[in-house]
Amino acid sequence: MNTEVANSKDLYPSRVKSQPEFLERADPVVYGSTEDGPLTAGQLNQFERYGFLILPAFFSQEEIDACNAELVRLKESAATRRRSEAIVEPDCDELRSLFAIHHAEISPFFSEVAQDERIAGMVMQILDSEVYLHQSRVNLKPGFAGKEFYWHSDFETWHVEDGMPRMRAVSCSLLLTDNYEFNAPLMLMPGSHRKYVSCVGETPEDHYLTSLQKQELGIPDKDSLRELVDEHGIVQGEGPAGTLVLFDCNTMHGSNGNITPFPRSNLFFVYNSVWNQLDEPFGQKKYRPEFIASRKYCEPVSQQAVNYSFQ
Ligand code: 6CS
Ligand code: FE
Repeated sequence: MNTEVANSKDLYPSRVKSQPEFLERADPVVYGSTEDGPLTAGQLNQFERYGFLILPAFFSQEEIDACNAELVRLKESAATRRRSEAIVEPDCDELRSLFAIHHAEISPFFSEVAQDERIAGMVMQILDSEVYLHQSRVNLKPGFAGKEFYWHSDFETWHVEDGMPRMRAVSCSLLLTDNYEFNAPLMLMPGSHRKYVSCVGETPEDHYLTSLQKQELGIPDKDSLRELVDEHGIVQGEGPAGTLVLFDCNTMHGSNGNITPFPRSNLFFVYNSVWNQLDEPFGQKKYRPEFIASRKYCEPVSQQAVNYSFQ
């Protein structure tokens, strides 16, 4: 058991008990108000109620084309493929994810997108705080080869494996290809962010080496998932390329494998409040690498925000 490192301040224990459990969320969902940023009262209410917000046509076609050109460059770079930030699919060598794209060393281009002030403005409004990039990646979901992401709450992993203390982080998924019912879009359970599923199982050493290819721990049991779906249903994060999906760190989500010829790529940026920086991991002693969970490089986005433009 991992109980020897269980922290007394742990509001969201997971992977410590032999039975799964639902815990009530102890943190707000929306910290700010309409005065704090661009989102309307209706949009804030929707985020608060459902735990996500889908914003179609957030990026222009020209911006998306530029992102896709950068993605092709990274995919074809042998040097990039050799990096530990590059995760391949479990049973072939197709690129599944590339992490830490907000670092100029990996992608000068995506590092600017990560600082986009249109995104930062909304996220800072929701969290009523300055924010920094906790994690970033591009998920490729290649045609025929992209495997599923099983149901999970991101926060569960970030809390147990990285020591993120509270629920005060927002994820942004920017769709680089059209996402529709066939090519395995993101699925979300609206309203699931209000409960925390305390999961069962002991985290193995260096879990990230396998979990980033196929997560089998830190995922809820079938009964808890059935209960969540009965209560909340499932919504697909569909939309044309350029759509932005904002979701709360504890919203239950996942996606199927992609057996169509059409890739389903997206950029994924996680913004965490500067007041919620990582502590000692609640379920393990060892830190995960910086490229998965920022501990050292936590400069607030607002200090460097760029108005990302191609004009
Ligand atoms: O490990 C992480 O930080 C992220 N990756 C997976 C597969 N699940 C949890 C979280 O979204
Ligand atoms: Fe996730």
